[in-house]
Amino acid sequence: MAVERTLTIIKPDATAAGHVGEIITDIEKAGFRILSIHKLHLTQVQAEAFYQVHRERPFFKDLVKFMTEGDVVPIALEQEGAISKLREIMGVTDSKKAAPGTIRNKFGTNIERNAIHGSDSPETAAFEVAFFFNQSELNRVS
Ligand code: 3AN
Repeated sequence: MAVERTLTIIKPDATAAGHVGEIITDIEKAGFRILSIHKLHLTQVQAEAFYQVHRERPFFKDLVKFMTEGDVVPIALEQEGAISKLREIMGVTDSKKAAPGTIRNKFGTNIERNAIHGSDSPETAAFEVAFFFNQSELNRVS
């Protein structure tokens, strides 16, 4: 399987609750390499741009409001089959339905406040990694 890059964001609910360390531990235990990491407070314009594919969806306004309510921690990740592997350890969108042991099951609350984001395709991953990180931040020797 090819080595891929993907983007996760530890969302405002999990960041405010102090779960950043535990979530990163789960991610590293699943074999991911952290390429780069930030902590920041998204502006409304940034959140709308990041979620532009969802702009026509009924939950778009609430999603942007949630993603700007506090700090987030975007992380660029790498490993073989990273995109599907991250979605596996994240669990399904609705934290109430996420399988036991998944990150959304352990740290999320519902379909909106679901602790973590993960890219869903190679195209999305390329857009999302470049949204938060420039090339020099992704060049790693170890
Ligand atoms: P995922 O993050 O599992 O790929 P998407 O891409 O369908 O899910 O949705 C993006 C984000 O929008 C989700 N992470 C969640 O926070 C929010 N979301 C999706 N569906 C709903 C919904 N029906 N009601 C509220 N928020 C939603």
